[in-house]
Amino acid sequence: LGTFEWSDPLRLHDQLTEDERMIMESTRSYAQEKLQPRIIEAYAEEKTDAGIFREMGDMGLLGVTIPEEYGGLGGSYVSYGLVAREVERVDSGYRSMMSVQASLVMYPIYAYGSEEQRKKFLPKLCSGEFIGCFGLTEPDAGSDPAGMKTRAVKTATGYKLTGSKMWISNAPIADVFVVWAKSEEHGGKIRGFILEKGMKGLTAPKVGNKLSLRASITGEIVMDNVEVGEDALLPHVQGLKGPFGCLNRARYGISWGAMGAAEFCWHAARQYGLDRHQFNKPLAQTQLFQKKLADMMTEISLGLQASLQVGRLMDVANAAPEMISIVKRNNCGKALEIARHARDMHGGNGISGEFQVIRHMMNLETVNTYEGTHDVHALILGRAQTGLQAFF
Ligand code: TGC
Ligand code: FAD
Repeated sequence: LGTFEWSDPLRLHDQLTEDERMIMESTRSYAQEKLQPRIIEAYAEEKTDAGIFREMGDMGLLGVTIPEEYGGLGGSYVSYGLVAREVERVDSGYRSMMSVQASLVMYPIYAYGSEEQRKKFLPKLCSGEFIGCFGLTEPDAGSDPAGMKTRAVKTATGYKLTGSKMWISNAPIADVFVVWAKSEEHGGKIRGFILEKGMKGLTAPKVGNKLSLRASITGEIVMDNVEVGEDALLPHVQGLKGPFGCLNRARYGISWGAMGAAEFCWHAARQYGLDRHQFNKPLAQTQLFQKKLADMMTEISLGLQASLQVGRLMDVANAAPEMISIVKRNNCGKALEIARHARDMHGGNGISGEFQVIRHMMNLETVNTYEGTHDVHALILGRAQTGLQAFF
């Protein structure tokens, strides 16, 4: 019979390659030594430390799956997921900064960009010298990006873009903006454009008063007749499958990341239950407390196995988007539930920033909403098994 390790119940560790374990462990050390000491203050004061991009870039964490010739590590999607898990164990906002840069900015430039675009942007995005953002959502088009109003009009030398994007991670500090617009030149089809900080008519005001994901800056992207050359167009994709191709990768990473946040909450609740005595015994010696811990352990170990399976399929280009919807939806929903229970299990201390579970809980509200809400992924999965779309 095998032995049981409570913190790795289904032995995820044994299923990883040597390279995957190495990147997981080095990311864990970085996240615990460098990010964890800063997060309580950063969250309380709603401060985003742009220097984190450079630190992550130096560690190779921004371009895990990008080939080495463009400055990346050329690693696996499982490695990318493990990085997301370790970073989000500290804070979902830090994982957001990283995954937007990797999946939503570098991936489209790599997959849909010209060789010149790849060479110009990827090495500096990998190193963290450039910060990127991804503009799909608009004030009136969130779950339904096909309803976007942003337009690109052909000019003699390129395109002119007009419109506004809302809820864009990294936007106020971004150097590179991957934005999606309907292009009249291409029959109204959605096309991707790379904009750069400083372009005339381009601004990115901060969205303030966020009570979730406070360590990750969010903004609008306002495009008032922004003129770009032909070289700003991503040449190799058109239609919604462009942005969705990026979302597939980011959603997959989030499925791992959410489990990292959930693990933090589970471990914290367990330790609190062992340390805190009421009615002359540890809280952890009560049946209700143990039932909650058992549920947390079960959901996290199953969620990690599911993400690992999807990651293995991504690494052989054989993962379907619906599989990604299963792990994004379930892992985010379960992580949020776990964080809420962990908050409750800490009693009054659970609402204090010092104990950190309420910060994860607040963050996971966003994580459950962005990249396709919990319910939108239910509708994707409903359509996949009935053939009936129930969006409209
Ligand atoms: P639908 O008819 O389903 O599809 C339109 C075209 O897109 C293709 N497609 C996909 N391609 C690749 N991967 C996928 N996952 C795809 N899903 C769809 C599809 O094949 C079709 O192609 P074609 O060639 O036939 O035209 O489109 P729909 O308009 O009915 O879509 C409905 C719905 C709800 C599924 C979709 O719009 C959706 O997923 N909505 C959610 C929007 C969303 O996720 N937004 C995320 C914004 S970015 C963000 O939140 C970043 S936060 C990051 C952070 O800080 O970490
Ligand atoms: P809505 O689409 O208006 O949805 C509101 C509610 O209605 C939800 O509960 C939803 O599930 C439900 N609903 C919608 N349609 C249906 C339907 N057909 N049937 C049943 N229920 C439905 N976007 C980017 O492009 N780039 C980013 O970097 C980015 N970062 C973000 C960072 C943060 C902090 C946040 C909060 C959001 C970010 N987003 C980003 C936007 C995010 O993707 C959207 O908020 C999300 O897709 C939901 O869109 P919405 O907010 O417009 O909600």
